[in-house]
Amino acid sequence: MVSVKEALSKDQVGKKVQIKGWIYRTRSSGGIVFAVLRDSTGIIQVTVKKGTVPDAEFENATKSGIESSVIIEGEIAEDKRAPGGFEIRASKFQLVGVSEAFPITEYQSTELLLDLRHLWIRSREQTAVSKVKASLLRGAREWFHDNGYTEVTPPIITAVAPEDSTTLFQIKYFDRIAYLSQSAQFYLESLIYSLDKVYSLTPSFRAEKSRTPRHLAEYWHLEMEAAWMGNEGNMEVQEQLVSAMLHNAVRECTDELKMLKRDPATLKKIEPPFERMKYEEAMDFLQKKGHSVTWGSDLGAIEERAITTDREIPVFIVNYPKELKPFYMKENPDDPRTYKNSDLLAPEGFGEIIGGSERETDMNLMIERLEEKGEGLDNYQWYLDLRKYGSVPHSGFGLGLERIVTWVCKLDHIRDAIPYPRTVARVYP
Ligand code: NSS
Repeated sequence: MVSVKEALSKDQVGKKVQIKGWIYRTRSSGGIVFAVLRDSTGIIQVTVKKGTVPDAEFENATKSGIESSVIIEGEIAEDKRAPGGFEIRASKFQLVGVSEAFPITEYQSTELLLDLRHLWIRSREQTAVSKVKASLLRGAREWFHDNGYTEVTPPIITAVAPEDSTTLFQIKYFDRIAYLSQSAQFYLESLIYSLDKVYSLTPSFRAEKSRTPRHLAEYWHLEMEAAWMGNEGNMEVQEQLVSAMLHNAVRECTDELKMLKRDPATLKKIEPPFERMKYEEAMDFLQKKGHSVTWGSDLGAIEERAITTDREIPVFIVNYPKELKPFYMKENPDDPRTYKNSDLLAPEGFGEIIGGSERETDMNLMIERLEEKGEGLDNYQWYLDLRKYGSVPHSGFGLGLERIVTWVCKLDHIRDAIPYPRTVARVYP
């Protein structure tokens, strides 16, 4: 058996092969069926001629509609008219699973495609996105491995809220209340005392009511935490990691990127260092562009787009005002109004893909900030303990996997960066 990709090659011409796949499109003319076959690697034309396969098989070929699964045997031949320039001249056509009239045809509404997501994920675009996503992840895992990080497995059911507590998903946990994790951060922090440098890939949950093209209720979160690391070291990890992810995708998925209309060269040239722009400088920049922002304004999608539209390389925005960020960040000694933190914005108008910071080590400061927010301390005692027993300077960050995929694959909406998007409006299929 060979894959479609393997079959589409000059040195296969004249060889007899077996291919397994699904009918991508089909038409017949006189005594010939032209079926285009799809597998995970691509599409190839198959011609089935009356008389060269048994009559019953020819009969099956004429009535096999789109998405029928088939096993073909035949000879590979060059044919300029065929997609990819080659075709298989079938000597055997085995219909494995007949497909009823496929409900997805051209130009369907977004809603219908979301209702039929379990079928739509077979599309070539979705297949390409899945491959790019896997390749980005492989690049990340390799980078972490090569740089001495240990992959760990934090819990998903938790009692803490590292980020905005208004976006927590509450669950009934036996006779108590618990939450679905927003971030593995606190657990990763606890693991650096034994492992120094750790990372994890987990689902994170945000009950975001807003319908935006960059928010999911469930997304995959790639997070790292390292002992003895300050905020500058943290940013160096981010720029190296992101570059390694992009370069791996370029190496492994050139065809897929091109199909998605992403020029691989634009990703290839992304290399450290990325510019660091202070929040304060970002405010100046935005004000000069006519945005009505002042010290303390958050950077939303519009502001991030303005900052990144004319850029080709990601940019860090550093030292946000404390009121905009969570309690666990380290105060910036150079400007105590701010934290030692950064958001990494992807270029081309995209915006945030990573949030990170150096962590506060002063337990009393953290208690003060939690109390200010009206948070009960009970669930945080274990986290505060980490500051009592051999505290060290440390930093970490979280990268939204679907965010980077949306940017890299030039998708209009983050829901296409995940097979089964979970949003306010949708939990089916
Ligand atoms: O809220 S974050 O900015 N930061 C944290 O959760 C830290 N506790 C991570 C850490 O330091 N370990 O989220 C991190 C990233 C953010 O930059 C986005 O890329 C992504 O997670 N993110 C999302 N992606 C998709 N959908 C939603 N709703 C979402 N929220 C954050």
